[in-house]
Amino acid sequence: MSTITSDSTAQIVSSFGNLSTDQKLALLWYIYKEVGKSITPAAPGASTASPAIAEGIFQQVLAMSHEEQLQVQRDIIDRKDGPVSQEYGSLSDTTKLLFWYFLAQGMDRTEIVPMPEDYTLEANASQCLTQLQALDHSEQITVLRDFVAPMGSESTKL
Ligand code: 45D
Repeated sequence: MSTITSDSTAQIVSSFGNLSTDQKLALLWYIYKEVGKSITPAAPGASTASPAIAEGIFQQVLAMSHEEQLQVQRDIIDRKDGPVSQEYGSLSDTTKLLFWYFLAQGMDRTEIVPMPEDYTLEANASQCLTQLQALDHSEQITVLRDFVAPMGSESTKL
């Protein structure tokens, strides 16, 4: 990877970190919508993700009211403590990304609280999106993984 590239990915990750909680959620949603078309679930065994574990945590969120679903997602992003946030914190980075992917698919099926129709990205969040779109596919995955890696609570080891 060239220096220029790793500089720009680090910069995107750091601007993402400076966004508000809700702007992070909104930006992830737009990324799923824009970049998500090219997401191809890895061939079985070809990735380090644990689909069954990601699915199990997704099911817990699914069983909640829309209000609770939103709260639990905000808590994960804010690294607040809670059962779901703790389980999330114990996942590998790739499984964390897969969990967000399941949530986004759940939103597509209207099983997970949808984005308000009039909700828009602030300038710094949409700049993040534009910069991410300029990267190639594998860099995009790396950046996404870096977005979701620090999220969740690690206060108690499971
Ligand atoms: O009322 O299989 C707001 C690999 C405002 C490998 C809101 C992979 C207020 C293995 C907060 C906006 C890792 C490569 C409401 C796969 C308000 C493998 C709500 C790839 C209601 C698949 C906002 C995975 C909400 C990849 C609820 C690339 C927003 C995964 C929720 C990428 C947003 C996943 C969500 C992405 C966004 C997921 C859930 C980009 C999820 C995005």
